[in-house]
Amino acid sequence: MEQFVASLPDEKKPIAQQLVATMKEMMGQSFDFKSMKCSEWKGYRFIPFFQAETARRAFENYEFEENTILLASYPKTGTNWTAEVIRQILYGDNERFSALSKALPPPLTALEIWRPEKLDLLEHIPLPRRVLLTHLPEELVNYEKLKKKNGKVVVLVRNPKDQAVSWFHFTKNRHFDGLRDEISSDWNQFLSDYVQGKHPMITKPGQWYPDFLLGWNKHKDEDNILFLVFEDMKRDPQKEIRRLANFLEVELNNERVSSIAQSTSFDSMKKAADAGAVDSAQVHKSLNMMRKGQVGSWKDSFTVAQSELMDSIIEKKLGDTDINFTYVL
Ligand code: PPS
Repeated sequence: MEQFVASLPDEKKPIAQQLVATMKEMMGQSFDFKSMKCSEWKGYRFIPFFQAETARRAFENYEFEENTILLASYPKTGTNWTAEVIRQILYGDNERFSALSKALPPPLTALEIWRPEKLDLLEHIPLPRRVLLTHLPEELVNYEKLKKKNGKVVVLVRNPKDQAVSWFHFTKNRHFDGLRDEISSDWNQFLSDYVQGKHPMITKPGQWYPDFLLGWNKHKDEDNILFLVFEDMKRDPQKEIRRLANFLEVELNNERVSSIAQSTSFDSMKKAADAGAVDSAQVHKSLNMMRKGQVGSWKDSFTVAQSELMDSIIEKKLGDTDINFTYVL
């Protein structure tokens, strides 16, 4: 992360240093999430650490740079995996850009994380193409502005049963202790609340992951949107890497496709995170981001009744769309 700070103009260094310091606190034990409160914008509740004011500033004031790539994902659907694939597609063949892109503090590029002032840093990152991340619903992203700058959006899809189990294990983390009334650490309670839309995950009351997909699905036939499916990436990573590179208009030879597939496999990424190989890997390790990386492990947690309940809720929400999910490979 120091390499990122060093790459910025002097007047931007102090705010970047504060961002890096927050990241380091998070990796240790000293960061006090309990003191952080939910915020709200346009009826959407933002879970602490995501900040409504930052999202609002991003919508109203941030000017996307030409050819920006936005990775739009609901939590636990493969964000960090896909971000790493995109990073390697864009910068894997350039040592300097590769090193710098690895050194970016993870929340820097998310439209809704940390303080709004961090948005002023984005244009100064000395990389040729901006890759931004967001868990925001479509309504809270200034998509028209992005399109005018030839921006592209990659939307992630993962089956909601594996997503729910992943979200459950993630929220058992101490960082969520202040939210136990809303996000239970008991699986049965957790799941019941989740599918009723009671978790404040940048959602309105009653909403959860299918609602996020519904929002972005409005644009599904547009040329600048790609829906990428977690299970397809597991089944045939090389095919999906080619599809993604093609969408991003980057040419990759077979050797690079195969090397990206190998180095972004779950085992390789977990090994890198465990070894703390790059700064962001340490963050992933401290938050246990690399848990199982499988398709179908929801079967170890869901009862038959819970699975059927989720199916029926999803049918009600998405039955009129062509969105469907792969629950086993
Ligand atoms: S977050 O916190 O919202 O940013 O989490 P996110 O990165 O979206 O999703 C975390 C899940 O993705 C799995 N993961 C992977 N799966 C396969 N291959 C690779 N390389 C990979 N990297 C991360 C991660 O293990 C989480 O899923 P679960 O089911 O919990 O293991």
